[in-house]
Amino acid sequence: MFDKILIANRGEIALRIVYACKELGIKTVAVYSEADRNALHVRFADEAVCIGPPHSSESYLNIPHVISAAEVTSADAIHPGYGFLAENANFAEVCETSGITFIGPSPEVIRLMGEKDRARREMTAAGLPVVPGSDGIVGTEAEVRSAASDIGYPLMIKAAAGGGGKGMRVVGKESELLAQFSTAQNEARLAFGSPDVYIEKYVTRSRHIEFQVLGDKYGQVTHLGERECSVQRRHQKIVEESPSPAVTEEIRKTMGDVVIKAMSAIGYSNAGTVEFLMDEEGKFYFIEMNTRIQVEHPVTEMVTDVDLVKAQIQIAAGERLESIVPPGLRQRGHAIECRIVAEDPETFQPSAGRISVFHIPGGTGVRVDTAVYAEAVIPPYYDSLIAKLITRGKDRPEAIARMTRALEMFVVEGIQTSVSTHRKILADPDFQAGRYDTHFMERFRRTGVPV
Ligand code: MV4
Repeated sequence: MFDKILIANRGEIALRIVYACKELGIKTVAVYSEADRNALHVRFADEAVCIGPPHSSESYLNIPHVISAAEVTSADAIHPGYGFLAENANFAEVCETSGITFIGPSPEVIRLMGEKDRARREMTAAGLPVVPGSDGIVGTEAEVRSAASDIGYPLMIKAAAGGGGKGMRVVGKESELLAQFSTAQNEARLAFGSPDVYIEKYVTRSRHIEFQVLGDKYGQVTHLGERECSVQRRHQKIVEESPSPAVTEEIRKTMGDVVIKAMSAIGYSNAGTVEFLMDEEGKFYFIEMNTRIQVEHPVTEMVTDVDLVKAQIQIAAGERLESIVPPGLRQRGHAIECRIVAEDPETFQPSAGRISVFHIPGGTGVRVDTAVYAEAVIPPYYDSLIAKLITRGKDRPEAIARMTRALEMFVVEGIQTSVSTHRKILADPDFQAGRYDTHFMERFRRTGVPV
């Protein structure tokens, strides 16, 4: 087992990794930018190294600074969390060549899944159904016309080096194709350094279902059920839940079996999430895979009782899956997560500043993952997540009831937050009935909540 882990991240996930390390008896090194000098992950880690100015490119994204911090503190492993360098194959390689264990999959698998068109091809070969789409990148107008005429409309243009919705464009009809194609290429070049795009049929009225997988270093793979993440706004997840109200035991068995087969085929190790779209007939299609721990991992933890961050560390240290996840594990109960973000609920503009009052709810089945506290200053440099509120109940109604009361008692003053938006979503009759899909937030616009 590792002696000391450097946490290459900040905010709630950095603190979450400190929790797991403390329980495993592993020393921790925090890295922080000048803007995070008073952050909780700095306070509770055993050591802390300032790695640069506030801007991520000079701190949390700066590979030489992060590696140097690991070397001067003699850390034997690095946990990247999510975002920043978590899915950067070059960073994973630099860790390995520096003799530091990267807590995550191999650089090759990170690279494979980061190239979304290659991932589609590999997953097709491994037996996963994928959304009908182009065979690889479409580079010229002739290629995109030809692929579009095979696929039909509406279709989506997606950046091959993108993911999570960034750089995606929906094309409703042929007359829009070429303009949207060049716009998507330019956006992809600017955002990801590569103009490569591919196209897929737009699966309308679908649900976003993702499977949590764990693989060890000996070829063993398992899944820990699914999470539904259809409630998104501009590709930012807002509410996630497990199990999905739309996934029957039969569908779960079918999806779970093909996920395990595909993950075994590529020799996946550590934690990962396989993302699908599921249509109204219950047919599902692979869209992309994330090779990291996800923001919404607590939803799975609450219904399986598996500590996913501990599992990542134990797997990276060479432990076998059977000693981490009890065989025949069953999901129990229902969990929902609300991402509380520092933004104006009317305009959705970020709302940085000092928090004057911060009262988090508690009680049976309520969990809050946060690194924020009263008097904390929310810096403007990073993402606006200030807390994840998760509730668990014996069934979905109880999880909803607990979330509703927890949101009533979540008090944040000094900045604007999305708590009021969450209260409206949880009170929505369609949400309460589990009758929603990826267009839920658009419909929300018509009921007076701007999206
Ligand atoms: C799609 C899709 C429909 N058809 N791809 C992928 C990343 C995620 N953030 C959004 N993704 C989607 N990919 C095809 N071919 C629908 C989504 C989607 C979505 C799209 C627009 C608005 C909200 C959404 C919520 C979940 C999934």
